[in-house]
Amino acid sequence: MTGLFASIDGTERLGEGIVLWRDAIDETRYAAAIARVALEAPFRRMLTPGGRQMSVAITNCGQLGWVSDTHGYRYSATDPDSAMRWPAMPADWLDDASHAAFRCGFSGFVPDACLINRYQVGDRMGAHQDRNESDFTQPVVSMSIGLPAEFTFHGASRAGNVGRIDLHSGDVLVWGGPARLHFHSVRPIRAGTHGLCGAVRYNLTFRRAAP
Ligand code: MD3
Ligand code: FE
Repeated sequence: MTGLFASIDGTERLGEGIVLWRDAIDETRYAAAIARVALEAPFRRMLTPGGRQMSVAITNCGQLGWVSDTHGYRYSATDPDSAMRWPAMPADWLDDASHAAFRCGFSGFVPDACLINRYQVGDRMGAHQDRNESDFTQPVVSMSIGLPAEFTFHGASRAGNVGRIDLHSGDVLVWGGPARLHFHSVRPIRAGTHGLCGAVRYNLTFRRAAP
């Protein structure tokens, strides 16, 4: 699974277009900055297009934020709860995300959106694709902070099951290329306590939403 290059630079290739970089970010700095974003744009549970409330609570920072309601999934320049622009993406987050993408094989990544998911114990995310962005040649960069999570990669179809992986606080996962539109899901978060975040897991996904 990992070649010589992988063992030298600390990244692992999990599949075509899927690269894991373990323990890549400073979780303490991220946890503090997430709290600052949430003061401006609090976490909230959005409605799915089907009218159900998602278990995961979300907020965003950056030029665009991912939103969901009974009209569908889309990106919005404003927070629907406040009608204000989303908080700015911290400059070091943008640098880290762009650097992680580069290190994992995707050069020139400049995210304009950062979706922040907050999971409590038992929260899960069903199999889905990330396809509300306009340019699928751009990868997505995911960062995990707090309690661990178990991921399933389904591949090109929702019913597939091509791999599983545990993500821990500080891990960065980058996917693009042939994996960009692959289905993925998060299993229910197991009970536990993380030194920094308590009984919570945060996941940041950096995306290029606008062309
Ligand atoms: C795609 N969030 O917000 S991406 C999302 O942990 C979302 O909250 C996940 O999916 C979370 O849309 C992090 C995880 C992921 C992992 C592996 C993949 C996405 C993948 C492999 C192929 C394609
Ligand atoms: Fe996703």
